[in-house]
Amino acid sequence: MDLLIKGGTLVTAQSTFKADIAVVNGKISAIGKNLKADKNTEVIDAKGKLVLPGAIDGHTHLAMPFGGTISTDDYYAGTRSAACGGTTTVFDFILQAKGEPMQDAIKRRDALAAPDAAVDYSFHIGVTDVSTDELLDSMEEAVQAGIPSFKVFMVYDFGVDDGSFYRVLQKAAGIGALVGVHAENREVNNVLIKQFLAEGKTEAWWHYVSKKEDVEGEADVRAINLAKMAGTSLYIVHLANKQGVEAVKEARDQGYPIFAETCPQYLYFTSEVYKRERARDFVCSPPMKGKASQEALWEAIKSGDIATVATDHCPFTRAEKDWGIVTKDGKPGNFTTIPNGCAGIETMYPYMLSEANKGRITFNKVVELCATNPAKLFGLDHQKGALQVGLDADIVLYDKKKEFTITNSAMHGDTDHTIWEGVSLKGYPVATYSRGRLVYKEGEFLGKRGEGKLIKCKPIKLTTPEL
Ligand code: DUC
Ligand code: ZN
Ligand code: ZN
Repeated sequence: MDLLIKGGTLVTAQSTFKADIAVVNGKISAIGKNLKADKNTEVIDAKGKLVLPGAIDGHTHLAMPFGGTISTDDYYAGTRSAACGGTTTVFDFILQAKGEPMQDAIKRRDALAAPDAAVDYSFHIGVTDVSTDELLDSMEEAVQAGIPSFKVFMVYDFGVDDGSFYRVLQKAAGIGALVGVHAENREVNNVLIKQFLAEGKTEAWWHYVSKKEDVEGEADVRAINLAKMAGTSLYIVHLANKQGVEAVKEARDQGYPIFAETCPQYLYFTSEVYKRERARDFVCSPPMKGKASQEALWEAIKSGDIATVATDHCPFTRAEKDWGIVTKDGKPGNFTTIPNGCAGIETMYPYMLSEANKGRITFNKVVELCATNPAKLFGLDHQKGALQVGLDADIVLYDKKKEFTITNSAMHGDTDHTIWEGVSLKGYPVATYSRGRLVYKEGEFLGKRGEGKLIKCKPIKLTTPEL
């Protein structure tokens, strides 16, 4: 036995109980009371600590080209930061280039990720071009290569139209793939942008108004209808509005396999942040919405209509965010010239666990949202997402008593600010193990560049709302 974590309180999606965990060759080899170490075993005293599965962040954009720049955290910085927040697997988005078969897109991005990743990773493919049958058919090769999940963008210039979206859904139905969607109404968004800029409304507040509640909600409803028509499952990423929550709930009540993800930024912040002095730092898509949407998201977490919490981690430096004032070419900027995205990879699990520690939801629910459900949804539950014999020893020790105030200087990514600056958490992770290797302990990153592995996922077949 290589490692024995003794005397902690284990938290799974279903239950909470005191037990020891033994690890051999990076896998959980036993769970039980009074497990005995042998002479080579490293024994960790976890008395008074919660023992949790490492989180799976189902939504990151590491080193992503966006808005004339590249997101600040590369695969090393992003996964280092993830480890220090208790996240042991990240699903990063590949953006398919025009004309690029899916398997080439995987190879292109894995060449960047493999030498750098400090924790395990996998991919979703952001589909931008299915203009030929060959490109559409190449989705099948991605599934065979262990990457069975795709995403379409209904917004942005690299997004797809409804016809292409529908074709991707049809194709996915037959090959064991899951389609995720970034749902916002591009046409309405573009009309509002034009009108606001013509009226001299350039501040970050107008980013929110141009993508306000119903701009997202309409697209959620349409995406669900397209999935129903294609007879397939759907995963709505970063759900942030009440109308969308209601549409997801209704479809699930009707028995459709519709799943939704939300992110901590929508659970903690509201559109009021776009009135702050540095409102531009909060520009992400979709934007944070009003209080009613936030309350609907928390209710949907409690009812089970939101399946996962992930980050949409996509940080940019303050200088890049300042392009909303003056662009990099020295021209006057506006809300459309601010690169979209915020950091969150290190604060997701700590924030969600802190909410549990404050009594808002159970710790079991956090494990379900941040580890067990993403593993089930993305075809990874044969290897990760739970404290279970035979699975990877991705384990987090959590101190319920530790008080922690988030500051960018305490984070381990490469960016120069966090929208979470000054937010106080109750409890914090104190150690993270990735396949049995200690990669984080009490504020310090102890992992290594390149030790993360590409995890191949199983084909995904979701036919009911239950996971
Ligand atoms: N939203 C963001 O805020 N950033 C990157 C991509 C996205 O959809
Ligand atoms: Zn998105
Ligand atoms: Zn995203």
